[in-house]
Amino acid sequence: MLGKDLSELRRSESLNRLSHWRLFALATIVIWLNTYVVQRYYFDLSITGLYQEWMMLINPLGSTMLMLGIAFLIFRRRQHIAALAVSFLTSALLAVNIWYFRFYNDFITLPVLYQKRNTNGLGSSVVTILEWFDLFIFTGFFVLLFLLYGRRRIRVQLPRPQLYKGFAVIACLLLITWAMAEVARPQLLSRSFDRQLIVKNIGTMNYHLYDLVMNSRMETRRVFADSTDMESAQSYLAQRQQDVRSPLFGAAEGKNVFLISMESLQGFVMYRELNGQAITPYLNALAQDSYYFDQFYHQTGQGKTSDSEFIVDNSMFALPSGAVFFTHTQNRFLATPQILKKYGYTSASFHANDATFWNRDLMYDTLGYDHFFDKSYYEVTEENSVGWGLRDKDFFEQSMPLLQQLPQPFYAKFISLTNHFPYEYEPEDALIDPAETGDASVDNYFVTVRYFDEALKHFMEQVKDAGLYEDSIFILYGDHYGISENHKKAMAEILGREITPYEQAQLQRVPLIIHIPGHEGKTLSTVGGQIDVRPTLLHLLGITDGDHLSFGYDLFAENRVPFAIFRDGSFVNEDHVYTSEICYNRADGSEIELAACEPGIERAGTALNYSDEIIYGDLLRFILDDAPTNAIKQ
Ligand code: GP9
Ligand code: MN
Repeated sequence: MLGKDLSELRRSESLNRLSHWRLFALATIVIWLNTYVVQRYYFDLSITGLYQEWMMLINPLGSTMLMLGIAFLIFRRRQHIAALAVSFLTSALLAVNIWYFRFYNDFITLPVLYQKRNTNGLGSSVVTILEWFDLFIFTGFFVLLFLLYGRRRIRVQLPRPQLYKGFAVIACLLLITWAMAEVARPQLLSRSFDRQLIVKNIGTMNYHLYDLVMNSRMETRRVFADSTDMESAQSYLAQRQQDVRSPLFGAAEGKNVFLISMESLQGFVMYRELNGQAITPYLNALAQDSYYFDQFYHQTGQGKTSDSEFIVDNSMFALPSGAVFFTHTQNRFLATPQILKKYGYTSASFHANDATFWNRDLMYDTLGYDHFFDKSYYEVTEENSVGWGLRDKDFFEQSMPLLQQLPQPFYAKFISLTNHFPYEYEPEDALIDPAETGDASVDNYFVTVRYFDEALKHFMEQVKDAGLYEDSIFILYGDHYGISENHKKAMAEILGREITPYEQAQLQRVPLIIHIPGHEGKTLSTVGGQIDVRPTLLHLLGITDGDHLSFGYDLFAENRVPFAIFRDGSFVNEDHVYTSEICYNRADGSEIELAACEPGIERAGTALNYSDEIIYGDLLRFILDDAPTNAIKQ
């Protein structure tokens, strides 16, 4: 009798165990496949070759088992729920990444989550990134719900040794995935700045795990940094050709500086026509009457506009993840406003958005801005707003009286906003018809660019009327791309050629216009980027302070080496364009052997690394005098 009971018990135990493993296996397969299909088809990751396909397929397996293992351990008696929870959370994480990807063509990183203050203004953009078929991201969850619902609950306690064996298998799977990725792409995880490449090789879930590890490491860097770290960064900076003086050194000494950040303005619209009409008639005319750099690239990362501000003011690179404006507000920097203070300049930023957006209120203090004219200084109504807020024409108009209160000379930055994704406009502001590709973002982009152009024209007239023109110089630059990689099809139609990675890199050009009243216009085709703005501007003003901490060069200097580094480690130099792990001949866009780009890859990586080290370690605190002078310690 007793023997029978025991054998029955054993049988039922083994049944239970089997059921448990069956549930685990079932959930693993459903979540794994769901993750695979979503990451393969919802992101545009340009997967090429069998190896990449295989990695895509295999890489969600380890992370799925890991999450299920942990969840089963926590919910020992509710394993249905554990499976459903993991499935739901996995899909939710994928969905959030997909929406972020549609907007930024990038994956979420932990520091992006610090950007809670950036919530206003996103409203209209969010609606345009949701698609009805996003519901299918949750297919796995619904399948599990269907399969598990109404079934007899499986009450199983997993015997401990089994559990350890299970985890050992999972750990091996994870390690194999990561090791395969590292073998195929050496230094992928230790030195790569290209998140798409990382996700392609280890998958979305593993990527988030990696991101977690990397960011926890980053947090400790400041604590462990010491002055010797800065010494090596300084000797790197000193090795670079420092003695580059342009013939224009001091040409604008003592002048007011207008710095105009042109929202989402890409270079390809310049001198281009749509339906027989110029898209940027005023900018074209201004460019002809100015120094116009047509091979100038934005270098921003996840911090978008704020990254461009950081780069332009500090001549340092933005961070590989997150926005410096959010993650390193407490650091010491030597920014243009701080340098100019010594020369009697007053600095101000004009931007009709909330002061907290991109953490500007805090970061502007750190960078030494004397004034920040945020939204609260403007009269913003339903009537004068569109898209993200106050229309550019009203913004510039209302900025004039504020500007006129400033003592001269001033360093005044104006950040435009209307030409922001999703490119909304009022019918009366449409001075040009939209394009007709059927892709609303691309089509409307031209209309809002044209609107900005007109607003700028009015502003320049007002500056002249106020008598400020002659004593000023004007620096205008596009802050970052407006049309992301997700619109290749429509862009191909506009440009009349396929958007290869080479073309995509070329699309990162933004206009840089330096207008000095009295100087004749000239188009300069030297390759440069936003880090070059600061040294160029300061040299025009006859100032060399800050040269020793600049990662960029004066664009007018004749012995400067033309070079533009992208935040993901891609670069453009005189002869090559390196992007998406392909080396291109810059002249004709043909693919050439990778070896030709190796020196450039090395150079770009080294520069980015030193800049990152300075920010992560807050290294400038070791060499700058105490605030507010920010002088260099003697
Ligand atoms: C918001 C404006 C736009 O204040 O700078 O931000 P973006 O999304 O372009 O970074
Ligand atoms: Mn912007």
